[in-house]
Amino acid sequence: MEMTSYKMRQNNLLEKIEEGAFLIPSNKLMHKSNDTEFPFRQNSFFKYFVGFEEADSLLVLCKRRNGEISRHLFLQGKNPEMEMWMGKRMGVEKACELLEIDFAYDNTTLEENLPKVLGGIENLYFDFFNKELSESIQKCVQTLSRQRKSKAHKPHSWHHSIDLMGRLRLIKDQNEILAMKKAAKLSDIGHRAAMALSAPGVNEKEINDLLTYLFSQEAGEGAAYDSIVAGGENALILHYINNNQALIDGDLLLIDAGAQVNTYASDVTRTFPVNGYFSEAQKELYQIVLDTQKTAMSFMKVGNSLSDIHKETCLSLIRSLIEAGILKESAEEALESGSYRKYYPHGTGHWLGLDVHDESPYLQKGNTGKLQDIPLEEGMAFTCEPGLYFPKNDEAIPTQWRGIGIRIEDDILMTNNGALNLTSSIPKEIKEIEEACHAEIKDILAKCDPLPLICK
Ligand SMILES: [Mn+2]
Repeated sequence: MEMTSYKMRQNNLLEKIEEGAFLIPSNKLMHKSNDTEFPFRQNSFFKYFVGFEEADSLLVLCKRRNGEISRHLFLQGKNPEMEMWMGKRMGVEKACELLEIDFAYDNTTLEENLPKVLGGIENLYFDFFNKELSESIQKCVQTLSRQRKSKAHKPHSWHHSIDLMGRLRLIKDQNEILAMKKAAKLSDIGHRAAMALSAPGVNEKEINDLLTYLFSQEAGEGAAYDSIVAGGENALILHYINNNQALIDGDLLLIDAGAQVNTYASDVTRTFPVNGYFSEAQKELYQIVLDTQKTAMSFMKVGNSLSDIHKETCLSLIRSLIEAGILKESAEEALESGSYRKYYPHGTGHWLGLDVHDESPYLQKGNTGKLQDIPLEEGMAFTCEPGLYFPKNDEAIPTQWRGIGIRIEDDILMTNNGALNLTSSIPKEIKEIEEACHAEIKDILAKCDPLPLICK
């Protein structure tokens, strides 16, 4: 039988250690207000390693000194009454077959069964910051200590597991890439529709709602993160999610929004004129950010790191800021002093995947043991998002540029053919954007493939 990618991922993880057990918990339902919960969101590591969508579960992957591997899952037991309220559960009996697990247990037996699973294991790998899991592990080790026969092993070394697990998530497989491409496609539809809908008087909320609707089409699971729909000066608030102001004639609209497919995120930002025409001043500034993004992309090569790309991005923005008379230092001085951070305070890119800021390390130990930036490799996915944010009252800024925030963000996949821009179809050149702003929303929806449900 063919091995699922989940089983392969588990094997790849266990290959990283000589001996030990990884404990990987699912998420829990989170209380929202009386008798209601937030929509359930699976833990990304749990999803990555077992692909099971239920709450209150724990995956335990064991590797013994003799190389023997066993896979254990604690999960919610069948319970007709609870299932009537909260939905079907897979249950213990079916879990082994459906999830390719060796042993499944009702999660109410954790205290009794976890010591049995971990007996004889020496090294434990888990997320130190998960308080509840840490407590369960402590309890389990105490139980084992009490039961200990004179020479039996019990866990005695703890290892924070996040970097080891996150390192595997850096290289995307074909299934992951497919999900990310589907998400990118839905983001394309959303951003084009937003450009078409935008006009003076339209509310940010209407655009936000349209994005959410379009991101939920077909395989879409809605927005991968809270969309930022920021008209005018709202673009200066980097995580603006109020999205409730009317758009103003002559302003720009910055939208940072991406669809999610099979829990994989896309992360896209476009900035465009509310009324469909860039002013000359807006054009000039927009072109600076766009040219910087192109410069950044020219450094996306196997062997370079995200921080190499960030440095070149900063230098490119700094040169433009010097040319505009905003910074009065040399480029090297500005890079050193960080004076540009007032206008470009964030990084140029982050890993992208199950989490919009994918939980993978940025540094690794080099040959000398010193930490170094992780170099780009085929299969890695990340964003490229230069921007400039000019405060309203900053007298160093030319008057016509004050109060403007611009960011342009695309999703990049490293391939054997260089950097592939997964979101390149979304209008970005000034001319393309103005055209997209003048499209009719119903024509955009009608041309969509897949066709939005409302058009069917
Ligand atoms: Mn981003």
